Amino acid sequence: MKKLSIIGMPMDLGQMRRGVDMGPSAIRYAGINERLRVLFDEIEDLGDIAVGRPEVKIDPNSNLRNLELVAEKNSLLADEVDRIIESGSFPLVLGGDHSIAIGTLTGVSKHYKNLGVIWYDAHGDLNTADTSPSGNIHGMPLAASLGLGHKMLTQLGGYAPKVKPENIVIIGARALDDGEKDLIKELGIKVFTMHEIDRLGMATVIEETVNYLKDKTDGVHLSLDLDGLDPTDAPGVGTPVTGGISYRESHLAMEMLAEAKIITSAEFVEVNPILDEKNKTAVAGVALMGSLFGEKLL
Ligand code: EXY
Ligand code: MN
Ligand code: MN
Ligand code: MN
Repeated sequence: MKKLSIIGMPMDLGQMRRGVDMGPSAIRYAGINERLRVLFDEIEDLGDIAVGRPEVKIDPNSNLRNLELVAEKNSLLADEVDRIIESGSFPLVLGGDHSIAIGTLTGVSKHYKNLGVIWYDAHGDLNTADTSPSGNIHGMPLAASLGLGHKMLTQLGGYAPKVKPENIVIIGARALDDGEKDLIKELGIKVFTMHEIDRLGMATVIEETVNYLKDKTDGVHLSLDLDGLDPTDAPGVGTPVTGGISYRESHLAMEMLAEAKIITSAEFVEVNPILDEKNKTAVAGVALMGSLFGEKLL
């Protein structure tokens, strides 16, 4: 029995631009429930984690913006995701800025021996306080999930790491900081930048991603940052980067992941309706979810 559980995480504390906390509402407004209802035997929308509207704070001992609140709210998300998986349902998390992946992966990873992660993003999100140019924790979730960075983030859920470097594939990178490039080389993380996507084509990139992960992982989490798409297709994001993945390439990627049947959890993040054009980014996200969960063109 295929069951899907939707959970919203209205988080904007991991970055500075207001509006991304309304991402879950924008995605619901774009018709996620109606769209996915026909693709599952049962779907439930569990509403949103109570993040609240606390004021911005800089941790006095490091430059991590809203460290305690980001950690605290992510542990609520982790518990909810854990419960969803425990109940045998597929967790679909709606962001919210990408710092929520710290919570999602904390709730997911404990259920797998070797969790794979596909990080679909213009960015690496591999910074720590030492390498971050901004102190925004939405640029750190993949590092934190590798066990790198402040312990309030790496030790969420009382364990670390959530994922191993050899079980990660980054797709769409085109705005990596120097510290992230060093880390990628040091850890040998597999990355398909826009250069590889242009040279190989998305079909080959996904084929290679599936072959790279399928035999050594017992589950694969898709962390899809809408800023991985080109800003012309997904303008409503907080850190847009030109020269991104097209809407059609993204549909192909999702359709091929659906065929491969390797995705066991997913989150769609960084939708910011304040920066969007007529909810275009949330609508694109919902359409991609349709492809990820088995919608066919014919
Ligand atoms: N690498 C930059 C930083 O760490 O501040 C930008 C991060 C953007 C993060 C968005 C969620 O992908
Ligand atoms: Mn459990
Ligand atoms: Mn991201
Ligand atoms: Mn990004």
